[in-house]
Amino acid sequence: MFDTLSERLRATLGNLTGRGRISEADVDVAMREIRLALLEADVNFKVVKDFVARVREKAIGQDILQSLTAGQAVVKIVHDELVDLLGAGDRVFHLSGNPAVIALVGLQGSGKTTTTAKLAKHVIKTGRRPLLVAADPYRPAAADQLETLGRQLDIPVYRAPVGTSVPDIARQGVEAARRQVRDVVILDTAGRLSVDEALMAEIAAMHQAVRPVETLLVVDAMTGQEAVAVAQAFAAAVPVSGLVLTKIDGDARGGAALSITAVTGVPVKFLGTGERTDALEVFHPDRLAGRILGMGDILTLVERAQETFDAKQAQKLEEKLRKASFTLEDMLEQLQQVQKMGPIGQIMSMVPGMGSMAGEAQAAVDRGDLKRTEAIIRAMTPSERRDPTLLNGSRRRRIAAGAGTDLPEVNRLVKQFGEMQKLMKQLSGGGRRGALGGLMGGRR
Ligand SMILES: Nc1nc2c(ncn2[C@@H]2O[C@H](COP(=O)(O)OP(=O)(O)OP(=O)(O)O)[C@@H](O)[C@H]2O)c(=O)[nH]1
Ligand SMILES: [Mg+2]
Repeated sequence: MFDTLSERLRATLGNLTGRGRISEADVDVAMREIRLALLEADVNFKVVKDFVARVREKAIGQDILQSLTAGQAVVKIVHDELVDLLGAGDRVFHLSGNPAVIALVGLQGSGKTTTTAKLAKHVIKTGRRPLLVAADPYRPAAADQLETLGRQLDIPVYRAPVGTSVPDIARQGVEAARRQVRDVVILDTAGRLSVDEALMAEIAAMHQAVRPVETLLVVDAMTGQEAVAVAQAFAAAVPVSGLVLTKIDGDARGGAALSITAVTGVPVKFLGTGERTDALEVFHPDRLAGRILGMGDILTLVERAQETFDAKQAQKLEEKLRKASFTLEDMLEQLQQVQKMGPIGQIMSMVPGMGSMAGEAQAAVDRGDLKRTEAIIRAMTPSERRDPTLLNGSRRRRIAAGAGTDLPEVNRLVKQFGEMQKLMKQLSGGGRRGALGGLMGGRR
């Protein structure tokens, strides 16, 4: 998501920063570009209009055009305005109450049930004990889906007899939580194909019955413009306290995400970044703005890397790099680590200056390059992995067959690895250890 918008904004802002002193006319050209880019990303037109006006006013109003770093200053204004746009309202995820009741509402298929499970995992990390409640009296399959997720995560699920009204299910869920000493109740409500009065009346009654501390509207980021209208309708029926934007891993243009908060004042609290139950991110407007503008999102990257990488292992790796004793075996391990961290393109787009390479790297993954490299290394014997000079023609042919690929592919990998080793030797031999250590995130 945001790829196209991001590319266009980067190009426009790149033009500004590449120039030093800029004129008011330059700002106007840039603003026109930004306006088009936002509109094409499906951002609400009123939001776009206000946004561009604010940026322009600040850019030409503060004597910054006279300075030599005017370009950068304008980029910073765009960034800050984007943060403001995305970050309005109270973004704290409230969990007060015993049990704290959280209700998830939204259209059919927006991701409520999946998000219920993700949020449960999230609150467990904060030391709480959630109970999931299937508040969909119409489809037994919906409760089954939630039960399956609950079983996977080892979290209890409450379901009421078919035909129980939604407010009653919610009340019974809260009672069940008290009996089972669970201190958070997450209500997974039924979705509808479109906003209808019956649904709104039902969730309003549920809200009356159990007074959730958080009523989160789950919105599919792929919905586009009408997501704004949907959010407005829900917010009119119940006090929506936050948004969960799901499927931002998809190819939506991102306009809805950029518009809903600005139009409704409801803050985004979480992002759904995939189908798995760990694919939930706490929303940080500054990070998203940075990601969109290609300024990198080091914080998110560091957090994710910390979760995935084992510190000891990282240190061992750094040691090996320093001594230039990095083998194909280590490379295999690294490939697996990187794949565990999630989509490589997504990771690289968070690193400053690597944004434009992210697409290429992701394409390599999509083509199966990483998997192929992994298969080739796996087809080698341990001694071959440690000492690639053993790899004569017949061994290479055996490996190619074992990995289901061809000889040139194997040759390429061995050659690349050789070049990498040479480079490591140079780096470790010279006075640049610090740089290399820093690159690998190791402490010295
Ligand atoms: N890629 C991706 N898929 C998601 C995400 N969240 C949910 N999904 C998928 O979207 C589909 C619908 O998700 P559900 O959680 O069943 O949606 P729901 O709102 O509970 O649907 P109803 O109960 O039918 O209204 C499922 O296939 C999920 O795997 C996300 O963040 N990313
Ligand atoms: Mg559901």
